[in-house]
Amino acid sequence: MFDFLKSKVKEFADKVKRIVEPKKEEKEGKREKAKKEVKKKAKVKLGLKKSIEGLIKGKIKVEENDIKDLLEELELTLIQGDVAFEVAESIKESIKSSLIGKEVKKDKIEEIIKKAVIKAVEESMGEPFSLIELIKRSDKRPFVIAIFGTNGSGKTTTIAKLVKMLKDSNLSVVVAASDTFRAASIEQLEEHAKKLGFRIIKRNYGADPTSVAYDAVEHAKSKHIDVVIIDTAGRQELNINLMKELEKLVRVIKPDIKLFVGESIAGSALYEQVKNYNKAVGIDAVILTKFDLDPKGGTVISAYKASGVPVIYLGVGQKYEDLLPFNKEEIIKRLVE
Ligand SMILES: Nc1nc2c(ncn2[C@@H]2O[C@H](COP(=O)(O)OP(=O)(O)OP(=O)(O)O)[C@@H](O)[C@H]2O)c(=O)[nH]1
Ligand SMILES: [Mg+2]
Repeated sequence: MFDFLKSKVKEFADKVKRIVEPKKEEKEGKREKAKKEVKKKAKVKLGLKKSIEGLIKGKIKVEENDIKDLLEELELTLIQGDVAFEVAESIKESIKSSLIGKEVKKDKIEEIIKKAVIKAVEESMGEPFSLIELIKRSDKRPFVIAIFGTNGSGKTTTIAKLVKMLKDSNLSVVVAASDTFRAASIEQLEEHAKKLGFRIIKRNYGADPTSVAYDAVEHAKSKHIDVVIIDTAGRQELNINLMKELEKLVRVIKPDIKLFVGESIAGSALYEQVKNYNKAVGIDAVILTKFDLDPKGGTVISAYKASGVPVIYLGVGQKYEDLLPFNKEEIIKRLVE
């Protein structure tokens, strides 16, 4: 995770250091000159020597032209690392404003660049929220969660992980098997239900997903169950007929929260998916799965800025406990460690 981004930022810092090196030597020449000047004047102004030396000692002034090409190159590499264009731009601007025109010590360059990257990344990630807190604060019962996403993105697995999280927080859950489309989807859910001990509400394959969700909500009402999670079939957001099915589900069931489950490895395709789903059914938050399989990491830092929807959890493996709250500090730590 983040190996790609980390190595590219480091490479950039090294290149900047190399580029400004000759300037430092040039400055050293100037420094010698300045020293002589100072010596000459020392008799008159003793204090001046120190201040001039302090001012020029080992410091260089970075000009825009020095690093213009390198910044362009960095931007392209970031985009290759799945960083969204908007985020790559902010990183570039942040580096520019912390380096250009400033007197910096050469050995501080890498640190300055890292800080600038962090600042831009922090601003790009938005404010995550805790689903558990949200449910606990809400007096809506059952609290209905709808899960949407493209084929195989990890929806059903993430639902099982969410059930575990909810149960660990003393919230009771029932799951609607509203993926009545994909072969074996109901059995897959039943497997998880057996292992984790939760109830699923199902109908036959081919049944209307909305009616299954409706049954689950009615069941939860009668049994005083806190939360209903609706599993849906994966679909491409450009498939109009299938999207209409989701629009119906949202219109009839009125979920309290709509979550998009997408793959961390999808890069720029993910931003488009979230935007399109958001337009069609409204998305409140994103869960990014398969972060453990993502060597680049650009999607995780860009998803909010590029799609406008906050990321609240990260899937980091196939086990039930492999769902982590989206923690900005933790992500930054991994990005710079
Ligand atoms: N490594 C890893 N694998 C994951 C993660 N989340 C899900 N998977 C795997 O991704 C595959 C697809 O997961 P599903 O939960 O079936 O995905 P889905 O979105 O429900 O798929 P459809 O219902 O067919 O659209 C499974 O093999 C999961 O074990 C994750 O965070 N990390
Ligand atoms: Mg599924």
